[in-house]
Amino acid sequence: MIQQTLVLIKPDGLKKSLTGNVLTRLSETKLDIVAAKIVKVSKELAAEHYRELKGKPFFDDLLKYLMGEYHKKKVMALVYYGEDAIDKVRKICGATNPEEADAVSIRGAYGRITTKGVYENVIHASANMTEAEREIKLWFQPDEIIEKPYPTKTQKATLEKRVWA
Ligand code: IDP
Ligand code: MG
Repeated sequence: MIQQTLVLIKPDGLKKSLTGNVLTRLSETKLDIVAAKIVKVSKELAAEHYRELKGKPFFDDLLKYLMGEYHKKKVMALVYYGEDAIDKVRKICGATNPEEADAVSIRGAYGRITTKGVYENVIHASANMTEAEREIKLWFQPDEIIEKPYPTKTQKATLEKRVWA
């Protein structure tokens, strides 16, 4: 089945200069990258992204981690597109806990558990189609994605926007 999935290279990945390595590993999937950008993550965006984990003891630290407070780095967000994209990407990522992840997976190779107990596991990837749709719509506007994965509509906007001078 043709799918799309959200990938985030988290701030520890950028801090450790792993962007190239991670993209190279993901290229094994032969999937297409249909969107990519660097994001300065707000608390609202982090909390919405991880809303299912609200109430967990590590939730506040997890938000700080995604916002780049620990690494002083941003997040690279991408959308991968193609046959079975969700499972193919998750497989290369490895298990959530980097110590339990297969050593050749991205998380197994590059992740760690901090003394605060946060799993710094370098990469996020959508877990299923429902999550992928919610997350892609959260991180990207339709015009930022080459292959429009979901229906769009046009809306009259009167907001001011920044343009090149
Ligand atoms: P996933 O990223 O493999 O989908 P989730 O359960 O959705 O795993 O958790 C989101 C993120 O929260 C993980 O990637 C990891 O950074 C962090 N996390 C999840 N469970 C724990 C935990 O038990 N301790 C510390 N951090 C965790
Ligand atoms: Mg998850």
